[in-house]
Amino acid sequence: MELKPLAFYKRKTSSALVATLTVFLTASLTSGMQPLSAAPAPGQTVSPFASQIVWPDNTYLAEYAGHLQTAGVQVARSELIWWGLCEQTTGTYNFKVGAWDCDKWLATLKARGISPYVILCYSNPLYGGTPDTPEGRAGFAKFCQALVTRYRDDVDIWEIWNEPNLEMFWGKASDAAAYSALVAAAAPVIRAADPGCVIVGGATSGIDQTFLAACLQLGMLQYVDVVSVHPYRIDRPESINSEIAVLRAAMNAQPGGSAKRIWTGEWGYNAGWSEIDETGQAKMLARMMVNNPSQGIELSVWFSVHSWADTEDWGLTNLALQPRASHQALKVVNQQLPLPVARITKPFSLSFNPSRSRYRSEVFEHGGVSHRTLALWNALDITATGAPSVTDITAGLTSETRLSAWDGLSGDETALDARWDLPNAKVLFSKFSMRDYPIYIKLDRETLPTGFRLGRAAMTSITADSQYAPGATELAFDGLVSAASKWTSANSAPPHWLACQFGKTYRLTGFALRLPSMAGEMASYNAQAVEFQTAPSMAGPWTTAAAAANPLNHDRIISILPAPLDAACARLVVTRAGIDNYARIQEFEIYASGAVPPAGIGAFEAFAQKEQLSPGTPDPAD
Ligand SMILES: [Ca+2]
Repeated sequence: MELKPLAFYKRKTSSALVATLTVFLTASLTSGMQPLSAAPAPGQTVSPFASQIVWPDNTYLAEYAGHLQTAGVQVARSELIWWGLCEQTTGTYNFKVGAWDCDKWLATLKARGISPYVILCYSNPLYGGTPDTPEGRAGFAKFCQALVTRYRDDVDIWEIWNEPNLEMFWGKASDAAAYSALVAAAAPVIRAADPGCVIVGGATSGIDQTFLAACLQLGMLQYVDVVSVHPYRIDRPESINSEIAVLRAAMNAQPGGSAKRIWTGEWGYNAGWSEIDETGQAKMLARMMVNNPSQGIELSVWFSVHSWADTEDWGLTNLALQPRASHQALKVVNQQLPLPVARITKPFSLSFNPSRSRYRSEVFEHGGVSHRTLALWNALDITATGAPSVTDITAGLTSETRLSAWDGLSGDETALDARWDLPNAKVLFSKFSMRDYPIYIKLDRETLPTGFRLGRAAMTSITADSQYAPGATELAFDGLVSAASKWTSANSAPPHWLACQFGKTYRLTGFALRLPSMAGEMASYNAQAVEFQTAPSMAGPWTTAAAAANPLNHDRIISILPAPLDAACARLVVTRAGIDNYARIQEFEIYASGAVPPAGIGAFEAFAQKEQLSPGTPDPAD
């Protein structure tokens, strides 16, 4: 497809603005004695979900930076000052030229915790315009040396030129040899001035395979750490995948190439296009951000925080600087995929019934197996409309995984009918709505209260307000989570309660409930609100120690008491039962610290073995 018109329209230089700029005297250079900071590492030290700020709207920079900060953005790409503005007299570099104030710019970003990703550009008439001569390249390298030396403590990402494959930005017809020669001239100077920095090259409009292949053949990867591309398109974000594979293969074929990274240094969807609206823009942003890591793209820069011209709608904000849906979607990506974050090969089975060819699933891990996120979406064409498609999804997860589903546009938690098949270590997401934007399913390892579980053997009596089947109260304490092993109340109006007395006073640390969907039943049967009470005897008085609401029918409720409580009796009160007024509790687990309970606690040992749970390390005898 033809990419150039899109890129061309996204940025218009205001000649009137340049003409009215006032030249100020050279600011003094800072000394090189300050320590160099480490380059930001996307996914490790900074969020990989970034954005661009477009010069020269310095007037609103604080607002732009504020909107980026609230969206969780930690890297902002921008020009800092154009070469032709900075050097208007040969060898004299100005870092404050009219409204262009590099110090102020960087201080504003720093105050918001945002790392700058600075583009070094554009032509300078002192050197004949486009730097495609030895003199031009030397002049550009000296400009880079002056700027990088001055700002090496504030900037750790430097990019050589922007869209050199476009005449609009290169100043002449696309010339990979001349651009490669510029990189070879500038990069060593930048590296020497700022040894810990990241150097980015390419920065092509589109994924320009011809231009980039020529640069690679000419040795660009000797000089840069990252190749960046700007894959603008009126097409779905996932359509880049085959193109990125071509680029990756070309890079890998070069010496040391497999260690070099790929960034999308610029890429957006214009809400003013006839194909999408503001909601469509937000959907494409969310899909871009979750798809890019699957292609090995380490940093994704959305274009941009604001709209560049009155007639355009690229921004996360509108012309009144009010956040759009895309701003919220970027905020949600950053909330749902927090640092440290890495896309991983799916570590469990996942199947759709029925399946469709555009269904996508990606798993991200946050610093270890205890926190993972599954992103699910339908990679439909950008013009697609209609209701989400409904499918059953089976995932090979284990029961210690606590599930919750989050909407990729609003960020709100959304219902998930997750039914476990514990014997087969599977969970069914029943009638799941696959949307044309990501739904994030958090997969968190459950955290139980400390201490050991008080099983049936630790109890001298059990009772309940009512029961559906005789003797069923016992089944809530037998260590088994199954549809056949549960206490079920009568279906009168709640509250319903289930109480137990221990053989002695224990120091209670919390409780856990295993609810019907952990046993394969409908999530709508899960209790929606409960209280945990303690008492010195079964006659009371009962005191509420904790309350928990479960409006979205989670499969378990785990509550850790803020401080341990000494009690001889405990009671679960179901204040809001499942959909049909029956309280159903597969297991009511009560945890205590202190001395290990007397022999005969075998029910819990059996449970722990079956579920591969640790009984915890008891405290020394109290
Ligand atoms: Ca049971």
